[in-house]
Amino acid sequence: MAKKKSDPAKTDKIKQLENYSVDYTDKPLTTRQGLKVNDTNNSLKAGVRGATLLEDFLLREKIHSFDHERIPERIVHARGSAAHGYFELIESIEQYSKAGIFTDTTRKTPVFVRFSTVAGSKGSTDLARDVRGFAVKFYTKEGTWDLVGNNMPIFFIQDAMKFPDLIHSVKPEPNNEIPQAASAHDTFYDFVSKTTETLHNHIWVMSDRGIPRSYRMMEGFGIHTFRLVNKDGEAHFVKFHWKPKLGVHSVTWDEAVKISGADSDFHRRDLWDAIESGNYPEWELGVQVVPEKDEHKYDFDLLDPTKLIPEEMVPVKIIGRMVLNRNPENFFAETEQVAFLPGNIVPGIDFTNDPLLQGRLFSYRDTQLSRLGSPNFHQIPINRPVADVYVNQRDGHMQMDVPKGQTAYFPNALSNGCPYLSKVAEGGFDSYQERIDAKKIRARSESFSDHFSQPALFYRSLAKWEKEHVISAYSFELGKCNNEPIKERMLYIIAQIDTDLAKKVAENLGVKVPKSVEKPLNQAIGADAVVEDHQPGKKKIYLEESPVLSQANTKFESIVTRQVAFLVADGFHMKDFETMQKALEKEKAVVKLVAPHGGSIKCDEDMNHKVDAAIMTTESVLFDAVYVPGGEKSLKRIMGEPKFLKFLNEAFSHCKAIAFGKEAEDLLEATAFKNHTDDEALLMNKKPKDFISAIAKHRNWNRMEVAQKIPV
Ligand code: HDD
Repeated sequence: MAKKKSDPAKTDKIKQLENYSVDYTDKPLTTRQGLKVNDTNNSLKAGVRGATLLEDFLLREKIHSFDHERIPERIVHARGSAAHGYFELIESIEQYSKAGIFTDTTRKTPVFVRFSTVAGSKGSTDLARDVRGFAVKFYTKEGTWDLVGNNMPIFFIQDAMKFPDLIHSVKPEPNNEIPQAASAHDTFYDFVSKTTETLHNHIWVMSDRGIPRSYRMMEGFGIHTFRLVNKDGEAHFVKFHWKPKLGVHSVTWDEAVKISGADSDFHRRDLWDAIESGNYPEWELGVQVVPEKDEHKYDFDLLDPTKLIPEEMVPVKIIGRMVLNRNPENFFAETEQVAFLPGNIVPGIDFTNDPLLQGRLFSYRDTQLSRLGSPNFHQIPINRPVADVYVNQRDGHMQMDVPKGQTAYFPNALSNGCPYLSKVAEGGFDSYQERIDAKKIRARSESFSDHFSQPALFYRSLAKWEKEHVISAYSFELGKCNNEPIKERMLYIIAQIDTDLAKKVAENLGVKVPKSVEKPLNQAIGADAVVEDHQPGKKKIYLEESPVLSQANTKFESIVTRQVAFLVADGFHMKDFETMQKALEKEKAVVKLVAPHGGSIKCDEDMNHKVDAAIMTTESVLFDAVYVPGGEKSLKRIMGEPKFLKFLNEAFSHCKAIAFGKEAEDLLEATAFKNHTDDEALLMNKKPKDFISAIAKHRNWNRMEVAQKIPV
């Protein structure tokens, strides 16, 4: 595929960043003072064999800088990848919000988006079973708005007070720092089994949503109920949704485990390559709007972040689209130093009293200080707003601006009252004036006590194959726990979601679902332990199913950027090859030649073809589909190499589309799936269009039962 760098059209943010970027092409090496350097290989010594002299300022500058290269990684979401792009409004929602980005359809608002895993360290694998962060920084004309969300519409806990407990339980255990980037261990399930509000987010993580195929194939959610405020000061509740153009797709757990070994940068590389090749990832922005008068209309509390509003109850209205069209120039300067703050909002958007959101408003600013080292972190190029900034805050480490004048306080007369205040009509921010008449109290609302209804709705809404994946995930995770009472407690609460689910997991674990556990379900056991006032009630059914929650109902239209391995050896059939390659590339799939060795190979028309990967350096889990062109000599060689057969068997076991060209009967006979040819995604000498439609379906899940029997 022709390599195309980032979109040449530059947003205001990119133009601003260019003022800070440094181009080293054709430039001499200098010190940090601009002194030209003529030797950076040898320290200054007394004689060629030493000793090194204290005078050596060049050595000191180089080593000193190196010694301080690292900053603390994020306490959560440490591993991430980001890209630049823009947001465009399709339809004004001025009836709900006065925010410029929600009223002006002519704007292209620059964005910087960082995707991440949560639990793992910076160097961990992309394919951990985990929530994915989906943080969007909108550089709007009225100031920066950060929508710091996840790829799941709900969160684990209801109150920020519990966040350190949640994270301490899922992170590696403190005595031995094991396991890395994995929730499958005792401390996490100790916490989850004593904190039933976690169950909804937890079952999402156990589903295929916890192991996405690509960052580009994930939904994003703002999670909290926010407020939109219009120019007349009227407010509506709102939930934000990102819907990916490519649909929502995942890998299987077996693939996730193997991808982690074969390419732990799988998601990072996928995002980078898609943008470099000009296939820019795209999402629609949708809103679910609820009038204030309907605040108490639902069976759940809108302020409870462990609940979603089913789309069948409040439809998602699509109002805009976001395109990511430019990779960062420098990972550290941009992706690592970007600082998201849920407290960054603009007029027209406001908070609600969701107690999780309220705690986040404090935490993020605080954490940037320890990560980035100074309250001036907003001056780092990636964090600079495109809106003008005039503040009375001064000084601090690394002040980059040079504020002019005599005053840095308000009110002042010496500077003519500047910087001056703006009236609301001129864009000055005023918080939504919500009436609150309440007692000061440390407690949880009873309306937050329903912990089972929505996990059950989610599970009911899944397709059969998705349910199977959830059963396997629970079995794997609990199977990794060593403490029997934790397993039993988990099984008891899973049974409150779905008895069949609990039974199947229990069978896999070789234990029984307990009929009861000690009461209360939540919080510490012990004579004078604090007990939550409200224990979870029995599940309610206010909606039988919500089809949008199932990935079976996502988009299956395109094969853009799908990676297709062509298994070839010398003598492959050029006509077969060319017809298929052209058809796939026309649909913007990525064809890669996998051969017995690197370098190049020859087709039956004696032409040389560049090999993309030697079979010993790659794995079928890195591809979406496999094609084997005809050609007797080539097929024979492939048949003789066990790794090629493993490649094919594995692709079959992961329910992927596989196509063979002419004369491949003997090769098929050598595979472990030779007896399963009545399969809609296993194509023998069929037209490219059949292969294309099989790839677009992502996987043939109807194959799952036989696929599980393939020994790989
Ligand atoms: Fe958080 C980072 C998402 C609750 C405290 N969070 C962070 C990031 C994402 C989220 C995507 C990475 C941002 C980036 O790419 O730099 N967090 C969420 C969502 C939550 C949530 C969707 C619930 C709805 N978080 C949450 C709570 C707290 C935090 C309740 C603390 C009380 N989160 C942090 C943090 C981080 C963070 C420690 C680590 C690095 C950072 O902020 O910049 O402050």
